[in-house]
Amino acid sequence: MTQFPEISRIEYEGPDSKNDLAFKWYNPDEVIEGKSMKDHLRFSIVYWHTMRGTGGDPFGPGTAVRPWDDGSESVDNALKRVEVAFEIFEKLQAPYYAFHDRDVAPEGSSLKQSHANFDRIAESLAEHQQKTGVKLLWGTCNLFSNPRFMHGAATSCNVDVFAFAAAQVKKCLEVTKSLGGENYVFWGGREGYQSLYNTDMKRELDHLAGFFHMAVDYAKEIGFDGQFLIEPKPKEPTKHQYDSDAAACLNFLRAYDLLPHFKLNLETNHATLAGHTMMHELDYAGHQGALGSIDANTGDLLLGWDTDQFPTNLYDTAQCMLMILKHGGLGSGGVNFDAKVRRESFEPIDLFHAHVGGMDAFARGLKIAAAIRADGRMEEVVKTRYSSWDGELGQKIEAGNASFAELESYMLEKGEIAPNASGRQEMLENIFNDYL
Ligand code: XUL
Ligand code: CO
Repeated sequence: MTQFPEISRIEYEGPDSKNDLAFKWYNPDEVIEGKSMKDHLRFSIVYWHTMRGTGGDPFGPGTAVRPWDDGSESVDNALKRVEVAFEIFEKLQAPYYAFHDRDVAPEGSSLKQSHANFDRIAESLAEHQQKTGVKLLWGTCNLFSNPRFMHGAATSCNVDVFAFAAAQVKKCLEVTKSLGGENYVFWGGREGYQSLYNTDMKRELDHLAGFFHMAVDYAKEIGFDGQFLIEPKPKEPTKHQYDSDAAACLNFLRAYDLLPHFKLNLETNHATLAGHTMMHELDYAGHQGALGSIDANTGDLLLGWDTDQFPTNLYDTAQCMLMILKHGGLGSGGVNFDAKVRRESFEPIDLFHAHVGGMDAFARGLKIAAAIRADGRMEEVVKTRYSSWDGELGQKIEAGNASFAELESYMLEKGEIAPNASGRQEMLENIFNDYL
């Protein structure tokens, strides 16, 4: 049974199309830099916003009209949602989806009941994956909504909460594996603090590391070979989230011998909350070999909160794709729309408009980035800018074979530096605009 009889599969019609429900830029089989758009972008739809978002905000309840959803936390209702979800995924030609355990299956009155509910829904997810060919990009656990997680999960001051979270992740790893999930994400929902007056930060970080080591061990034990990803975010819900940005995550992973087991899932709105651009986060993770996947969305710089809007800004998507191409692609990751329609966009069809727009913005960003790379002028400027380092002295320093004493005698003899050259920022911004 179809929930959207009036919407047929979204197809590529090209930039001149006036059809609101067609792709103007996302042409899945079009080859760019030797790879199809579909394989570059690996689009994914999130269950939590698309199937569970209500449009509620701190000032009022949900507005979303979802005729298929009776609003109950029943297994039957959850099963109904699965059907509708896969119709949406298929019609949007999204090859992947992502979920939290509690988005797809209702939490029961006991952990045992919750596990059973999750198993029942997983069966249906497996059937629908089989039938439609849509695959699971990643699974994750909701370790932040239930009041038991008020002090965090793996960083809670209450050891029982740590154990409960471990049991939930264990189960979710099993389900993610059974559904062929290609990654598993840890977003530190409430892993952080509101006040250092009541917080033993060192102890909490030690616990978090221990938790991740157990997850690595359990994945090995059950043969889950998906990629583990940490999703940085600096604040919200806590004042300070431990996984605050790419650099903080990588330092934590390195300090606790976890680096070989994790990459990062970078989210645009989280980057900007951290006071970075997404480009910065992608480049930082990329040069550390830790670029795993992206949560594609955008914030609103005037609101300054995690508004999770659909990405439509071509500068942002082109910049993202420039960095993703530079660092060799997303591997087993994807472009995952961790984005929600606005409270005012309450009709089901808005879910389609939103994703079509996001997919087109990323497809166009990919094309722009590839054209900039093919042109080569921007890269050339960067190469020239550092060319002094290609000489004998620069090479010696870069190889780690120079000393302060040697550099002092070099400079004493030379007397003054070779003249600096312009950074050409405006020229580079103009070149970028040539391709927009
Ligand atoms: C929260 C967020 C999460 C993660 C998954 O800001 O981005 O939805 O992506 O837990
Ligand atoms: Co996210």
